[in-house]
Amino acid sequence: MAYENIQYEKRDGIAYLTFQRPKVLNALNRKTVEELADALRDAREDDSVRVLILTGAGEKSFVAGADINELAQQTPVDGKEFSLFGQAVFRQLETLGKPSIAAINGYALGGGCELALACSIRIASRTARLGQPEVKLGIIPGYGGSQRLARLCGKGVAHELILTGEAISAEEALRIGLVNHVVEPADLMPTAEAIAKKIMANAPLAVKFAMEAIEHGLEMPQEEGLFLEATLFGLCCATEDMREGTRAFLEKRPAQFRGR
Ligand code: CO8
Repeated sequence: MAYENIQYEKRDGIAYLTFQRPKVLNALNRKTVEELADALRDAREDDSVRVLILTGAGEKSFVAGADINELAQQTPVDGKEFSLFGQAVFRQLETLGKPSIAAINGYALGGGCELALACSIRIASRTARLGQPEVKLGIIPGYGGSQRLARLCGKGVAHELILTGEAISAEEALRIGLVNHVVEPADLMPTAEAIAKKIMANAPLAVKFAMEAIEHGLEMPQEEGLFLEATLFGLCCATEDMREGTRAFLEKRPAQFRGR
């Protein structure tokens, strides 16, 4: 698939997914979400891809939300269908089995904030602004924001951000746990890449199973989550990488993981 609205590149184990619709501050129209879905399918299937980094083209915006030109035309049936479609694609990102890092280079509003919420890790440039302004348009978050923001930052924070619709600074996002790090704009990509490299040095299957334990465990009572953790731990013990990782430690050498 040739992409119009995203740039998708793979380098040294990292897939870079850049939203590129400069005229609308990288807002997500249907085509962009379809392109995202296609790139995610490729990233899932390509064993050479270990980590994804998502960002926005230009200096001003990560993603300024769903495209309001399209939203304005939607019937109730379209709105529900497009919301379900976007939710499914963001869920595809969240459950890819490979970590994703949102490098938030500017506005992450509405669907843009929701996109960042579906990533495993969020890093913001000091100039970024984040928020869920949907109520200002007479709608509510439709790409998972009402669910993921409350799970990540708590119910009180979700209520305040979603009900006021006000955007917050990167520093405030850091304070409430919405982003993991705030860095200078020039350090955004190097920081994302440094985290990606630390992850890529580790055993791919262990990374995948750890993500599954966190993702599915959060939706379970702790007792069940602990059982899931023990089962996935047991599965790690069946991997070549577990033998290599433990042997390398004992032999005082770096491990050579093969994802098996
Ligand atoms: N959609 C369409 N066009 C946009 C969007 C958007 N989300 N954001 C910005 N643009 C356009 C502007 O209309 C403007 O176009 P033009 O040059 O033709 O006038 C251009 O981008 C540049 O924007 P501004 O001139 O407004 O730039 P400013 O620096 O003055 O302001 C802001 C930047 C604050 C980001 C401002 O553009 C803004 O508030 N944008 C809208 C943000 C927003 O409300 N986002 C949420 C949208 S709703 C949503 O995301 C719901 C998700 C779930 C959907 C579920 C089912 C469909």
